[in-house]
Amino acid sequence: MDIKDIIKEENLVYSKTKVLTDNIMHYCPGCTHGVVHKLVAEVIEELNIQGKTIGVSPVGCSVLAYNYLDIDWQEAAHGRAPAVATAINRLYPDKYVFTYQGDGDLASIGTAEIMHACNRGENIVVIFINNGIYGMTGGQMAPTTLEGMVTATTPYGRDIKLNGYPLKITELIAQLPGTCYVTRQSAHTPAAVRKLKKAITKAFENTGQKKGTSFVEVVSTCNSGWKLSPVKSNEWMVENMFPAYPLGDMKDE
Ligand SMILES: Cc1ncc(C[n+]2csc(CCOP(=O)(O)OP(=O)(O)O)c2C)c(N)n1
Ligand code: SF4
Repeated sequence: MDIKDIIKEENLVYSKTKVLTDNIMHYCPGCTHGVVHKLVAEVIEELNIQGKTIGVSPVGCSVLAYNYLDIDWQEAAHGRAPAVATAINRLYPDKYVFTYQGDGDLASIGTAEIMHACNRGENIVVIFINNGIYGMTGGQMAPTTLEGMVTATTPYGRDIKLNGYPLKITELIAQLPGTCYVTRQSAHTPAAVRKLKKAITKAFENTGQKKGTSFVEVVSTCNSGWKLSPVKSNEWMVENMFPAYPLGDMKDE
């Protein structure tokens, strides 16, 4: 038996969504960004909204997200993705507009933009990748860096007295009346990936129903920034990130 006997239409259990381009991703092996891109692409295909979806990409490692999903995109400056998404959504209210942002982008330089966009209840989806570090720029401390966590700028670990507390931005956002759906998920196991996909699907469906802002945090790894192997990163995340950033829905209205 050779490979042609195995790869037959009737034997296929999975095929890559066409929304994902064939470009090779620049992400480090083991990085969560690739998994989340794949899920967003699958959801867009399954909801049949490829021609109606506009992504807004951030600064950070996912700055090149527009190379990987075959939809319309607009790049936004540091932290400004929710403001740019606001403009796009108001110009094209029937499109599905989403931002894709890391924690350095969303929870630090873009804190004001995300708060006000969510408070206005802009009809957009926000995908928030929380890996507790600035991956792209060499792994400095982010607002979400845990107490005691070693980063390039906190070589002795994050010191609360010096650096303040980790910012639980998703808990803050859940309190804003403009948000209809706020959830925290992960992508470290097949079961978690399935739950995350459901959450992303619901977020895009909410946009179709013009319900307001849907916010999906994904607690993630940055194995390069954390200086751990992909497997160890997942273990470290479960042990350390999940207690500080517990998974589950915070709001579903
Ligand atoms: C203190 C500081 N402000 C602004 C920047 C500009 N900047 C470059 S990359 C980036 C975001 C990178 O991190 P993140 O959003 O956490 O995404 P990741 O690369 O981890 O996916 C920002 C804000 C910076 N490097 N340092
Ligand atoms: S530096 Fe971190 S966030 Fe960036 S691609 Fe590598 S693992 Fe992912």
